[in-house]
Amino acid sequence: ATAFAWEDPFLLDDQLSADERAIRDTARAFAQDELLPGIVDAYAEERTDRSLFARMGAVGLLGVTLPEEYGCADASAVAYGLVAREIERVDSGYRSMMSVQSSLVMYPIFAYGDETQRRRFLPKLASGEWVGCFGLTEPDAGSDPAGMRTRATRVDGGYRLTGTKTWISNAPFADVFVVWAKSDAHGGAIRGFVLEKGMAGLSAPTIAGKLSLRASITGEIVMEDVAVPDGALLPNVTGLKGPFGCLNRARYGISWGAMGAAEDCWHRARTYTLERRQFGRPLAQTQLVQKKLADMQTEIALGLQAALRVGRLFDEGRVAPEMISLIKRNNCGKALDIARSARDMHGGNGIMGAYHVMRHAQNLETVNTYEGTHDVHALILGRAQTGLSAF
Ligand code: TGC
Ligand code: FAD
Repeated sequence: ATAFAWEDPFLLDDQLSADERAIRDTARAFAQDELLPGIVDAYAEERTDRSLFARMGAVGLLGVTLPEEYGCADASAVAYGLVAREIERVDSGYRSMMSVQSSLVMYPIFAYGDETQRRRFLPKLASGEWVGCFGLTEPDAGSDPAGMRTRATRVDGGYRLTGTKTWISNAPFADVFVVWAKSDAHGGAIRGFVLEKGMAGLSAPTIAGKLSLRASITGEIVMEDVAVPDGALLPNVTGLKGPFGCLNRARYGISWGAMGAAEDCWHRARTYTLERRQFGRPLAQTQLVQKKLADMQTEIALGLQAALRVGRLFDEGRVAPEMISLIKRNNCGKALDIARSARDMHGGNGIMGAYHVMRHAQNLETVNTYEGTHDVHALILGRAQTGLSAF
């Protein structure tokens, strides 16, 4: 009989290619050696280190699925998921920085841009020299992005953009802004534009004081009659399917990432309860604690296996958005439950930064909300099985 590997119950490792394992190992070493040592202080001080982009770029962790000719790794969707899992094992905010750059900025420039845009932006985004952000959400349009107010008006030689985006990861120090707007010149259809730092009328104030995702900077994008040339329009997509094509990729990566955070919480809860003794025995020798550990192990094993399956379908070109909603919703919800339970199992120590679990729980509140809330993904799945839209 095969021996049971408690930390990898379904032998996920066996299901990866050699290339995927190599990228996973690079991401794990980077996350543990370069991200973990500073995270407790960075989180406490609400500080985002911009140089992390260049450091991620240097080891090839940005835009991993895109072609080599733009400085990327041409790796599988599964490899991208494994990178997200390793980075989020340290902090969801760091994974956010990577996801936005890879799936929400580099991907749309690659998929919807022309060759001039690809050559101008992708290599510098891949190396992390430039930082990108993605502006879809607005103060009055969150779950319902079709309600956006940002407008692009046709002017001589280009467009003029007016509007405000909010809750935008990376925005305050971004060089490149992928922004979605209703374009008068295209019958009011939603179009994507690539804006650059320094354009007149463009600013990106920080949203300070978050109690979640504190190591990832968030801001607004304020556009006051920003004049952009024709070459700023992403020519190859029209309508909400533009931003959603990017979100499909980011949401898929988050389903792996959330499991990374959950694994960290599970492993820490196991170690802590093995070492901590009360009533003359390790806490891990109590039935309630063992049940909690078994529940964590079960949900993580199922969640990772599901993410792997969807990743394989992605690579085969057979993924449906509803599959992504299912794993984004379930893996984020389960990760949040696991982090809260791990916090509880650490007793008083669980509220301390040095024990990491409460930070994961706080972060996962955001992860459960952004990229489509837990309930919005339920409505997507509900619509797909009833044919009735309940939005
Ligand atoms: P609906 O009628 O469903 O669709 C409108 C058009 O869009 C197409 N579409 C998709 N295409 C590709 N992939 C998908 N997943 C798609 N979903 C929809 C659809 O085919 C249609 O195309 P067409 O050509 O027929 O017009 O649109 P709706 O207005 O009813 O949408 C409702 C709903 C709830 C599904 C949608 O609006 C939604 O998902 N809301 C959640 C918003 C959201 O996820 N925002 C994320 C902002 S970015 C972010 O959070 C980044 S955080 C990242 C980080 O820091 O890590
Ligand atoms: P709302 O849409 O107002 O939702 C509030 C509540 O109502 C939720 O519980 C929701 O599930 C529920 N609800 C909404 N509609 C319905 C309905 N029809 N039926 C039942 N319940 C409903 N956006 C970007 O564009 N780019 C980014 O980089 C980005 N980064 C982010 C970083 C952080 C830290 C955070 C917190 C958010 C970020 N977002 C970003 C925005 C994020 O995608 C939105 O917060 C999210 O889509 C939810 O929108 P909302 O906050 O306006 O909430």
